[in-house]
Amino acid sequence: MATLGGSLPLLAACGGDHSILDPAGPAAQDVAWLWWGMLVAFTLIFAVVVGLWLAAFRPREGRERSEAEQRRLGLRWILGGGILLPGVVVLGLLAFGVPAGQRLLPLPLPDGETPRVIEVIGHQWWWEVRYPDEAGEVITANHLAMPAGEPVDFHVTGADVIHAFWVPRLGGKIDMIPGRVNRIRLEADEPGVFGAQCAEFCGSQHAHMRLHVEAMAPEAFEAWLAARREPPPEPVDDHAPARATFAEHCARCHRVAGLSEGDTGPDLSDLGARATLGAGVLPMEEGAIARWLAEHQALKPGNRMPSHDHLDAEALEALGAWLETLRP
Ligand code: HEC
Ligand SMILES: [Cu+2]
Repeated sequence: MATLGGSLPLLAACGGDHSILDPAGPAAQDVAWLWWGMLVAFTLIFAVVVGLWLAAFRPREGRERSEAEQRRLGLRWILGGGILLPGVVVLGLLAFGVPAGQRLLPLPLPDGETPRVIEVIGHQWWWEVRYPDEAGEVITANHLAMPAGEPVDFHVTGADVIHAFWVPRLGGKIDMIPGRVNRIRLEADEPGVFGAQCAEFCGSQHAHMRLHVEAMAPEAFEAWLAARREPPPEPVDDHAPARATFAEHCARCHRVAGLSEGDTGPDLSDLGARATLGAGVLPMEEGAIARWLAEHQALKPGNRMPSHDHLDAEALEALGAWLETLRP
């Protein structure tokens, strides 16, 4: 009971968008049940073991046990406490854990349908998200949209080192290994916004590798995709100088639909519509992009985008103002 009592105040801090105790999908619900079941069962077992241990210290009254009796008693404890009890516990965990784990596997659905596939690629230190589709692939970064109320298969890999994909409120995590595609099936019950975080230490900015996950009603999701498949609007003359700076200094690393094809940094085609910058380092708001361009090496030291101190403040602000207009 001491552990249970001791952990309750800690659990009070377990809300929020990274909490496995606040499940938002069927797989996460299983994980939460498993967690609570283990907490209760193991607290009870712990209390019983401590009770027996204390009882063993009590001076024994009455007759002494013969050696044969002692051996029999000892054997009974070993078989019961050392084999039977752990056996029952492990079988119980398997009985629950195997079906729960099965749910995360990309197995055929009962109705023969195949869930939508979303590809997520971990980079140092940002997320690339791709939506393969017959109607045309959509690419974005650090922002994952998904339909709610239906399973989605995530195909994940790493571009450089091992990362891990984890949306705690939707379910288990999975490694993103360069040269290998791992698959996990997750589902969000309702539309909502969920935090996600790289869950495998991947270098100095590992902690600054957050992913904004947004589950939408299926129609809203289709509209979200369709908007990003549209050809980009005609460029506005006001931003011509910024586009020229971009072509010279940024295009080799960044893609902007209709303008550049760089692929070593995040795709910026829908940048103005994203929730954050730099994988969660700054909230997206007016002026945030210019701030990122000027200070990103201070905000996220060592990140793989070179600083552009050779560009003057005016040029960076113009770039920021133009990039803010990039929305589907
Ligand atoms: C050598 C490649 C490279 C060049 C050149 C480069 N970037 Fe980047 N950029 C990156 C990488 C890599 C990141 C991801 C950094 C991170 O979050 O860890 C990034 C991130 C960004 C972001 C944040 C994107 C997001 O999804 O939050 C913006 C905006 C951006 N760059 C704009 C620019 C602009 C404008 C220029 C030109 C002045 C530029 N970059 C030049 C590689 C580059
Ligand atoms: Cu990572």
